[in-house]
Amino acid sequence: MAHQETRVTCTHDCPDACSAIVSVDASGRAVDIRADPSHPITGRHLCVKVDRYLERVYSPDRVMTPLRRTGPKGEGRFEPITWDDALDEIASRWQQIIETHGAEAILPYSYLGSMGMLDAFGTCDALFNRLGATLLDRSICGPQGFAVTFGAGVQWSDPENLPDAETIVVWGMDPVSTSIHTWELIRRARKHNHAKLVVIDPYRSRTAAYADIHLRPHAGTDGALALAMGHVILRDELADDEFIARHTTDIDDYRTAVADWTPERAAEETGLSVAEIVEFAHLYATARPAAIRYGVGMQRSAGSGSALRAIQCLPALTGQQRWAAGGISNAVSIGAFNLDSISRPDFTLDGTRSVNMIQLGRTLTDADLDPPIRALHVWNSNPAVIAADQQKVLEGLRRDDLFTVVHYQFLTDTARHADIVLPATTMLEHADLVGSWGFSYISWNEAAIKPVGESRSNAEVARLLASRLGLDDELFKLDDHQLMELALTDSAAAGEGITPETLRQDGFARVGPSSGEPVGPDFMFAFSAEGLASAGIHPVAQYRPPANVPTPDGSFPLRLLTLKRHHSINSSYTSLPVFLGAEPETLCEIHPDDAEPRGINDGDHVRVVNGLGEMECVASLTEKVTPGTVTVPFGRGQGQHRSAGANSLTSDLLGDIADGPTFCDNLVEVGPLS
Ligand SMILES: Nc1nc2c(c(=O)[nH]1)N[C@H]1C(S)=C(S)[C@@H](COP(=O)(O)OP(=O)(O)OC[C@H]3O[C@@H](n4cnc5c(=O)[nH]c(N)nc54)[C@H](O)[C@@H]3O)O[C@H]1N2
Ligand SMILES: Nc1nc2c(c(=O)[nH]1)N[C@H]1C(S)=C(S)[C@@H](COP(=O)(O)OP(=O)(O)OC[C@H]3O[C@@H](n4cnc5c(=O)[nH]c(N)nc54)[C@H](O)[C@@H]3O)O[C@H]1N2
Ligand SMILES: [Mo]
Repeated sequence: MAHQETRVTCTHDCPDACSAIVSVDASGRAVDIRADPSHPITGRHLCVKVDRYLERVYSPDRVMTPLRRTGPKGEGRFEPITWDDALDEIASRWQQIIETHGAEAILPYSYLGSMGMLDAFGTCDALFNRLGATLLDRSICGPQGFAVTFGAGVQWSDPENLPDAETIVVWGMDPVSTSIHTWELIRRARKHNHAKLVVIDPYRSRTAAYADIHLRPHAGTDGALALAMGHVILRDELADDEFIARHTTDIDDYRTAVADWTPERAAEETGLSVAEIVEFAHLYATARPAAIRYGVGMQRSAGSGSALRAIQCLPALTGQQRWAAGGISNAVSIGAFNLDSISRPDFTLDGTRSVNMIQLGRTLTDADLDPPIRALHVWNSNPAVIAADQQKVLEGLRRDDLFTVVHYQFLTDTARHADIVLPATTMLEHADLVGSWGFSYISWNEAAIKPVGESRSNAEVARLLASRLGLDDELFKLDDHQLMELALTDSAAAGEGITPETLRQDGFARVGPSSGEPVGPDFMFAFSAEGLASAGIHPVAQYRPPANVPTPDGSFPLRLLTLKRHHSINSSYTSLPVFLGAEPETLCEIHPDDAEPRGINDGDHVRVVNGLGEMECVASLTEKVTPGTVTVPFGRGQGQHRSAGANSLTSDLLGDIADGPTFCDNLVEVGPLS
């Protein structure tokens, strides 16, 4: 019998939001997943992970039923229970906690483990808003990139224009691993337009290995480079005076801001040479046009918000936006949905407190927090692995007076600390809407197969819990398709004529202005932006150094990068064959010049340590890092480690803008494991 084919959309936290075709056999089992070539971004390829997505769906490690903990927290001993028992227990524990401590003693914790709109921005939020639970500030992933655009007149260039650029600057991003369809557009520019690729990254990433020019500033010093580029461009009269006069304000403030940023000063700060800085500034200013694609990778230091602001001044200074392909290349389509209609921020009571997700460890272990967190409900995120200051997070999760519920597909390190685990569906098992944070398309994800085991979607869990808790809002009675309709009603997408029927039928749709136009006559960029000042951001570009810089008498002399992996996404996939086959060892990459004086040879077992924690790794001696910088991989759980993970070495310090993280702004020492 012929296989049935269903079009799904990948809901991983990735800019690409790929469209894929799933074949299902007569028994209802998915037997193949492949790229949907009719999607303009997805084209012919899925990434290495989703290409093997069925390994994930049918993994023997899937959580199949609700579970109740039977051993100590963290040990991972559970017994299966029914959904009814699980829901009854959760509802009665929460009710008790609300009566004794108030609803703010409940903390919902989630991120974009699924970027389905119902999954990530849906009725789970509405449920906790209605209860009056503590709010979560979800700033773990590059919030600066959006915050610096407010009030500054930034207008992005659609990434689909990248093939027309003459020079492409990939700044702190590794698209060969993290957005293969952005890489495809860059590849096309190089192949058909002989575009030059400049990669700015302290590490020789897979993308950097392809670069024509690879600039390697110390992590967190990008702002110094960007300001020095401005200095050189003005000094050498490479600015586009006509564009500046017509389309910008306050150039004199910018002139003053960059006056002291000589290439010599920036060279000292960044570790680049003066010649590298000057040549790059000239290349950038004279390209017709140059596109900058910055990533989240460069947004993990204390001063990276300020760095982004400095970078965003460069296109206006050089008139790159005269061309559709010039400027800052970026797009986000999530705003096309009416998410407030399903997440209901209006349910929130005025004055409800908020805690930052990066600081979960601090929050759970803070003896002065009033009320203390007594219940934690986790979905779509794996904080035991991904949040900063891992020792503190684990200490908090081990608290016996904390009632923890985790809704997942796998028994992750966070789930091993849960009182109750609920099994979650994957993207093949439930319908949802999908937005993108890298391209201008929205999509429909249709369920291709029935839920595996007894797993249920996030929206279903919200419905079940709301009903147990006696919340009678109509919203909690809507089924998934009705919620999807609601999120499209009175939305920007609806304003463009997109309906649930057309989206379901077509699978995806482009939203927003057409991509092929440069900025219009009304475009104005503010070199001094009061709008930014009101958000706590300096109105004129300035430099903020990293929080942690090695000093001659400091005990931790090496800068640490905690890096994402090609074969996993964050902590997901790290227990699956696709990842473990490619990365059997946890490697610490160290330059031979740093290894030699420490008596470390390639393949030695080493300890990476700082004042927060330590991690055991195998040393890999390599020039992918410069002297003074080492890497450890991010994302593995303790199940796949000899020891704790990368975040045992990262502090929960928040960055300068929008409370971003500082995962790549930490110092360590590395030594042989005795
Ligand atoms: N395969 C895979 N794909 C993914 C993910 C994954 O884990 N694996 N995660 C997804 C998620 S959640 C995100 S946010 C995106 C992120 O994807 P990207 O935006 O590409 O960011 P990263 O891969 O974290 O980092 C990119 C590069 O930034 C460099 N970097 C670190 N600090 C600095 C700095 O201070 N300055 C500069 N110039 N460079 C720096 C790192 O060395 C790294 O090579 O990828 C998504 N896609
Ligand atoms: N040191 C260091 N730390 C980092 C980073 C780094 O580069 N270095 N990157 C940071 C960044 S950019 C990000 S975005 C975060 C990412 O961190 P997370 O958002 O926590 O991402 P994952 O580790 O993939 O965890 C997602 C979890 O969601 C679950 N999940 C997936 N789909 C569903 C669903 O439909 N329903 C439910 N209920 N659960 C589901 C999966 O089982 C998985 O356990 O990590 C951050 N932490
Ligand atoms: Mo992220």
